[in-house]
Amino acid sequence: MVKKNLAAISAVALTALTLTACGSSSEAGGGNETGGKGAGSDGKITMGFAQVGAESGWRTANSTNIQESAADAGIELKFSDAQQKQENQIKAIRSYIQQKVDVIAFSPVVETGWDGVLQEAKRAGIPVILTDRAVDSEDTSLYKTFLGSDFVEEGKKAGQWLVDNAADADVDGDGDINVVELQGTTGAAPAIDRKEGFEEVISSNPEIAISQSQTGDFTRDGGKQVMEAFLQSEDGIDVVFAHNDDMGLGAIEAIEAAGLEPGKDVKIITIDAVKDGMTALSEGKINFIVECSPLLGPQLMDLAKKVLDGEEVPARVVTEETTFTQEQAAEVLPTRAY
Ligand code: GZL
Ligand code: ZN
Repeated sequence: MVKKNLAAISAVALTALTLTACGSSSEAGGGNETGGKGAGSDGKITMGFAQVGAESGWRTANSTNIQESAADAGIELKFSDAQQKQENQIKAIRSYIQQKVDVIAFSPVVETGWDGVLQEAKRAGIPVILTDRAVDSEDTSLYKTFLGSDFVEEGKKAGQWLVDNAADADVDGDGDINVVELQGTTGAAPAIDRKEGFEEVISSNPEIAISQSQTGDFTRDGGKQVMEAFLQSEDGIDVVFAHNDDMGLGAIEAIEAAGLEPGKDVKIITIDAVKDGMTALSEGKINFIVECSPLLGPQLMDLAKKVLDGEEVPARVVTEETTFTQEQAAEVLPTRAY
């Protein structure tokens, strides 16, 4: 029950919601008076987390995992949902600075424009941990560590599957493997890096080319609308490369509405491996999924404790993840955590 409520709360994009770890209520904006160094006067760590939004199954699973991990770690969590707007994330971080939280963590919706607010946190003596997505700040003293996936690697894995399965992927047999790409949020690290990795690997096979590429903003609806436009603008689309499952699921709706069979008439490669994506994969509507784990919570809480204890932490912590074929999806679905 708690899980559903938490997900529902974060999904309605309440800002600066205070979630307490052990159920004792602390008024919003309360937090500890000492702020800054180490845990608050009550010995309890308060973390301010500025989440991107609730745009995809991945994000919802990530939010739930962070909230549960804070509770398990006895960390008081202040949580906000920026509805994918950078200015809302910056506002949330500023509010955490004013509330003198012990540590700030966030997933930057885009790579640029963070130096100002990160310098404010640094001046306030509040350590910052990046999770999931990166920032392009040159000054790496602005955050303690970056915990998240290697998105270039994810793009490479997606490209490698296509290179390895090129013959099958030329569905219309015209000798060209025509790819359309559904990009993630413009300017977001996963969108930039997945594209880079994918293009690097497919460049080894001149038959493979991306004919159209547009952002679907990591949402199902975005993927559906862009795929409809792709289908209207050209025939002979062999492959869809979607930067996340949700846009791939939207593309499936558009492909079926056009009277085509997803996974057969058009091959689909996505990234994330959330439950709905893995279900479509096991049903043969998606052909290959590269996993991107949203379960960053336990490592985040551990890193926060280490940082506040003044322990050295690695500048970069890369999450472990794998890939799934249709056969593998059917096997693991029953035991997937998200
Ligand atoms: C990747 C994460 C991306 C997911 C999308 O770590 O930032 O954002 O791939 C999510 O599903 O919206
Ligand atoms: Zn073709």
